[in-house]
Amino acid sequence: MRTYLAAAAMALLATSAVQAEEVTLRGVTAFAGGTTFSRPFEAFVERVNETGAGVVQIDYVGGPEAVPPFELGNAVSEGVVDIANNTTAFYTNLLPAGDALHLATNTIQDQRANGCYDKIDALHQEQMNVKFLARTGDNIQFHLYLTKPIDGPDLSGLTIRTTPVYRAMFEALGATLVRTAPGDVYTSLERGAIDGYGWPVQGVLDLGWDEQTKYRVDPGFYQVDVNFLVNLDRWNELSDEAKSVLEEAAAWTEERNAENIDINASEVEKQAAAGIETIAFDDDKAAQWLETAQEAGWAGVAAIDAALADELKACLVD
Ligand code: 173
Repeated sequence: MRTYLAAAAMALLATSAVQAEEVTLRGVTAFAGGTTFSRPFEAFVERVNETGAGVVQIDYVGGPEAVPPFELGNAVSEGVVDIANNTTAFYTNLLPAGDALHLATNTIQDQRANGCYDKIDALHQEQMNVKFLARTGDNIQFHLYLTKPIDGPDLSGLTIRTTPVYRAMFEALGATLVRTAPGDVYTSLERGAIDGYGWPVQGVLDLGWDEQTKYRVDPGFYQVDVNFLVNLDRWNELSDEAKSVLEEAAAWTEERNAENIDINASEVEKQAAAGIETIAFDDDKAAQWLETAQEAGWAGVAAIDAALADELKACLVD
């Protein structure tokens, strides 16, 4: 008996010794390293590596050169990657109703307060085996960028690069759609294979696409979601202390979403300086543009799961 207890005590000690060891998570981003939609993740990694010394560290492996963007959802779901910076539009294969996230009109802070975050986290855990740790991209809208002018919300005759973010809306407005990863946009424009593309207000210059872009259509619509996802098995194995380090850095990151309002304004100025003209719809056309965005977007989510669409709309839209 005594031997057994001693052995059990030793085993417990060994377990706590293992738990006290510093854990390193492998991190990958869906966007090119150093560009707009990777920067919040890079700042988060830096913060975790400071505040988590001796507890948890992130080894930032890289971006699309390490894992193709549309494969990153699978990689974090299976644990090939421990933590991913990814947008729902790149993992609709695993979480089809994730399309609802970019239809949000409130902030992640609102969603944490009203219970929406818990629903979104549960969906991610159940359907793709990941913990939904943080959301970046609040306050950033999407736009249509073109190489040819248009005078209203009619996209018939135009071939537009899309992701699931814009698909329902642009399809409803008559466009011919081609889905590509961001890495293929520049060459598609250069070759004349597309007449335009959907992209947020930030990041066009970062990627050098201004060289191939003549117009941005206003108003913008929807709201960017770029999320930090942690493989759920990996998350569940972490010590409470490691989880706290990650959650504190996540909250810090989410607070910085407020900075996007000023960054948007400076990006619009930089686009103009780079020769991108604004096509600003008048009130009636703008209303039609935005109504189509909302209606087509929510109809797309309702077609996947009508009850879930209603539940998410109630906590994502003010
Ligand atoms: O256009 C895209 O590739 C896209 O869907 C997206 C989503 C979030 C941020 C940037 C781009």
